[in-house]
Amino acid sequence: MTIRMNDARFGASMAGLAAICVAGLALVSLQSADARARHSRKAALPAAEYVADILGEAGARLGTARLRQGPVGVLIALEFQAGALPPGWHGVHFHEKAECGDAGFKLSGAHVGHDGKPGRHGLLNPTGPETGDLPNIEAPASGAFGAELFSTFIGLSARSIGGRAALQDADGSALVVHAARDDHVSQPIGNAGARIACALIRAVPVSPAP
Ligand SMILES: [Cu+2]
Repeated sequence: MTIRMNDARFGASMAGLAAICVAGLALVSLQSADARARHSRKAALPAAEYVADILGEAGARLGTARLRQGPVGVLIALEFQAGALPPGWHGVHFHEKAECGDAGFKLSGAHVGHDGKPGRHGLLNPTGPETGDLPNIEAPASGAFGAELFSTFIGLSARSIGGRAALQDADGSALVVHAARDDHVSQPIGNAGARIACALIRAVPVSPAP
């Protein structure tokens, strides 16, 4: 796992870097046993990459989201400009529609994997998680910053392969950053608060089954 940062601000942001790193490692650890157990019976997804602007209020560009499909999951590299997010922890989720055009980003819908069934949000929820759930990120007090997250629950594809939720299905999806930290247990969104940033993940045509 790597985290890229603006070197000039590296020292000031070390605390945030360490915390983001721990959060990312926690997810990898959480999912690794499960991924190993299912790897043999899950179809591998073809390599794919998707890059999108992360947008704030009124469409202001805050940074870049780069998603890369690996054999068992998607690596999500986020880079934010200085001042893009308020300092502190922020929940991050995949929401069910490629819609970032409205104030508050409500049109992006519920989390990927909500599927109209309440009570399943949260990486630490005994009856969860939803497939759109991700670890938190932490914005430093100043300077540009980045984080890498990883999820085996989703796929960068137009249709579900190996049981993974398809981020690029007919209505696409959106990566949404929230105002507050996701506690990974509370319903329906882990007390993560308002939606403050959004990146479109557009639909792609369905390819033939392998
Ligand atoms: Cu969310």
